[in-house]
Amino acid sequence: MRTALITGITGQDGLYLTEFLLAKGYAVHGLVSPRGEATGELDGLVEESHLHRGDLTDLASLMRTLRRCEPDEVYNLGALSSVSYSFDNAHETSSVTGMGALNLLEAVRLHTESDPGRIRVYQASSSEMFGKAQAAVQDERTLLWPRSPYGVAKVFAHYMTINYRESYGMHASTGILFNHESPRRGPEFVTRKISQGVARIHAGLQDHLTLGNIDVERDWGFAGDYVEAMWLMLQQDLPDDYVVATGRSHSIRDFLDLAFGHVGIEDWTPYVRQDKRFMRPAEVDRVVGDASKAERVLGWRPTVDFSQLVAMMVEHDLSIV
Ligand code: NDP
Ligand code: GDR
Repeated sequence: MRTALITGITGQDGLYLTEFLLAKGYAVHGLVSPRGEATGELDGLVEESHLHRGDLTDLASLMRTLRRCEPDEVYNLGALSSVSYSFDNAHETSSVTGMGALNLLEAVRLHTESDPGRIRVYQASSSEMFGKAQAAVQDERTLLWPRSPYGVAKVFAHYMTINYRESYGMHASTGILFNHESPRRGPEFVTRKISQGVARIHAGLQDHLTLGNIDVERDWGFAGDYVEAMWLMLQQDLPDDYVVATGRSHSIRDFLDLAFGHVGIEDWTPYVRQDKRFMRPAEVDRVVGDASKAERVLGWRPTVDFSQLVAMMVEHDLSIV
């Protein structure tokens, strides 16, 4: 039986990856941050003794966790992952999202010194690294131009992962994942904010939704599809970097069209307000990924398209409102 350690196990991707790896027969361990709680759907899924208190900013806690679970694979999903939060908390975000990844790489290096490559590492890189995109469609070779403290921290973690691979022979891969969403997405992200808002408006619990810039475009996929790509990367003989995306971008206006359309509202303009509070000091206007390498090498393809994703999220929020 193989053993996996997931940092960020309490997050959206952590839960999907846990389910995916358990179905493959893995023993799944998770790092739970001091303020984190393994409640909700994670409760009962993972043995309590497999949940380890620790913090990406605390190297000793990472070393201790590696000793306790002796993983074959480590998935570094832990991060302060909100772009908007990072503008007001640049130092904290750099410490967790950037330095935290370095701490984990260092912990794995020290733990496997006599046999580098014994533990395979996945680093959660992000399309936010492309920022002011330098190509119409972004792939693994596109120049990085991050536009937020979060994006800068992810660039640091990304290159540090590549550097540890090249310097120490570690089996460390990065997945440059474009936005992926689900009914488990945190409500601070725009897609879930909209799906929850639409459900509440439909139920008569609120009369409008306040957003920031709704002209931006993102390449949105389904989180359940994307965790499979993470796993596939660690099954390859050689570590590498892969873009994971659907190859299609849509604006927030498109998302609003489908989400409100799902509850029979054709004209959503009376229900949506805009406020500077939700606008960012620097914005990522449009990203769209070319995942042809992931398809060619890993055999990975998304199974859920944009309209199915929106419907899935709105349906879920209608069912719990
Ligand atoms: P979430 O924000 O849902 O989850 C982040 C996880 O990180 C939570 O479990 C959180 O735990 C944990 N965490 C936060 N701070 C620390 C810390 N100091 N030490 C240990 N763990 C910590 O993110 P997602 O699941 O959506 O994303 C997973 C990863 O993929 C993240 O690194 C994100 O930046 C990256 N990514 C996500 C994309 C997306 O579209 N979802 C796209 C590209 C990359 P707690 O809150 O309990 O502290
Ligand atoms: P993003 O996701 O920044 O792409 O980061 P988010 O959903 O926060 O924003 C997407 C776009 O929507 C615009 N927007 C709003 N955003 C939020 N959160 N709230 C609003 O009210 C709102 N109105 C408009 C934003 O300006 C932005 O352009 C996500 C995170 O999961 C990262 O961790 C991950 O790395 C990237 O996706 C890829």
